[in-house]
Amino acid sequence: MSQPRILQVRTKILKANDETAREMRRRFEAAGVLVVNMVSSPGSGKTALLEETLTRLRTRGTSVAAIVGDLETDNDARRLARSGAPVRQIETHGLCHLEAAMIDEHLAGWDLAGLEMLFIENVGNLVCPTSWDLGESVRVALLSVTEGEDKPLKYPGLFNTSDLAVITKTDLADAVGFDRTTALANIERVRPGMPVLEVATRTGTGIDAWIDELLLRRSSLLRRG
Ligand SMILES: Nc1nc2c(ncn2[C@@H]2O[C@H](COP(=O)(O)OP(=O)(O)OP(=O)(O)O)[C@@H](O)[C@H]2O)c(=O)[nH]1
Ligand SMILES: [Mg+2]
Repeated sequence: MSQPRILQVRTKILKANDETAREMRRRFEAAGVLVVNMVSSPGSGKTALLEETLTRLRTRGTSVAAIVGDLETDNDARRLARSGAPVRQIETHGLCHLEAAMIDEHLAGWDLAGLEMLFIENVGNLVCPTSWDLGESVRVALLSVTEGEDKPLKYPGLFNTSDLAVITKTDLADAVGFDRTTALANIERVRPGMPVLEVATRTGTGIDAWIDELLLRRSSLLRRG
């Protein structure tokens, strides 16, 4: 049976996005740029973690940049720019995800060969971004302790398309009665074997391990290339 018209259009749009993303991934890999796509619900701590990440990586001499998507405002770009890294904001004006072509357009003028890592902060949403490949090397699903341990089960699409999970705001775990064992089991059930890091940007807990993971992944990318 043939697909309804609306599904045909969606399939065609996603296919075009996949082609753009594939071409971008080739360019990123050829230039040795590790691209990290950070996805989570609104307010789970993406920008806070990213500002700290950009600051720390720059301090150790790693060349980094970021592109951040939101429906409205350039608040996040302004926060991230405090790190000193080049940052560009995409305002989607209603669209609940970023697309490969938007990233491509916002790369204009940046010398990929001079870049070691590019971070993409996706629009805060647990559903829409999952179908849109951005040419990333690593998709990171963030889950804050305040959201509830069942989110990986309710939103499997994000977790089972990700390469790494990061539990954020662990400084608040006791205050909100976060059940760590259940959260880890739920992630494992949806994406068996996916590594999970735990961080509290507010206190610095777990940030060293996160930075080490990024550096390791960049080294593997270079070895593969
Ligand atoms: N206690 C605590 N609060 C945090 C932590 N990380 C972020 N926050 C707070 O959580 C709120 C949301 O953080 P953001 O970094 O803006 O979250 P976001 O995921 O970028 O949000 P959107 O871009 O709107 O999707 C802010 O008030 C942060 O200060 C943390 O580790 N601990
Ligand atoms: Mg943000």
